[in-house]
Amino acid sequence: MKKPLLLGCKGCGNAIVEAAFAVAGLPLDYEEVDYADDSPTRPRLLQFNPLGQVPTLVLPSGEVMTESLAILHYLDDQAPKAGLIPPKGDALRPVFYRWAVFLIAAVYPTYTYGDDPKKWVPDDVGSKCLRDSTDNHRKALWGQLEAEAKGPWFLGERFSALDLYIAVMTRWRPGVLWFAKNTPKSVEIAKRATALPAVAPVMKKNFD
Ligand SMILES: N[C@@H](CCC(=O)N[C@@H](CS)C(=O)NCC(=O)O)C(=O)O
Repeated sequence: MKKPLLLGCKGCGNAIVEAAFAVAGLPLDYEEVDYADDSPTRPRLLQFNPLGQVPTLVLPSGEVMTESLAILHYLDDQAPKAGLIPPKGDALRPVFYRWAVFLIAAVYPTYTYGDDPKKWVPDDVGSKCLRDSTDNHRKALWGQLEAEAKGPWFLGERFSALDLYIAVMTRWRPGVLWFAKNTPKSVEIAKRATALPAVAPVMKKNFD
């Protein structure tokens, strides 16, 4: 049977989706692309996602899915027993929604606007300012997440896809040393998620 195809780049947000597929035990094909403006694989990515972002998922039907959280919902529908999202009626479902959307709507955009700030503010002073302000804002956002992290998983005793976001995103700026010092609970969650037998190979592929 034809598998979904994930377009991604090593160490990027597609790692969250790869980990979720692995936890769900669902097969996946993967194609490496580089979203940079001058990359030879960018046209291939734009063919499926005009926003030029990864993760981009092409379903066997040809339907394209973008946005990591949308993809996780799709996966949860396919494999509800994997426990990626607390089920309907579970008291932790609203908590999951709040922090999942916080991760993609508040934390993720700090990279969207800060990774390549010249895209948004071409002059040197302005782009440095944007990089610094998004980097600082992200630290404050992680402080909020850290305060809410219950342990041993983000939601407490229950694993969820939030732990996969935390495992991947704590590999990004401001870097492992900052996270170790400022967000110890999140780092423990990330380690626990990374050690899951399904997740470990995905993390190794993306971050070693
Ligand atoms: N909201 C999107 C964000 C995806 C995203 O920003 N991905 C980054 C890589 S980790 C990217 O493609 N950046 C290139 C760009 O934004 O142009 C999601 O949750 O999937």
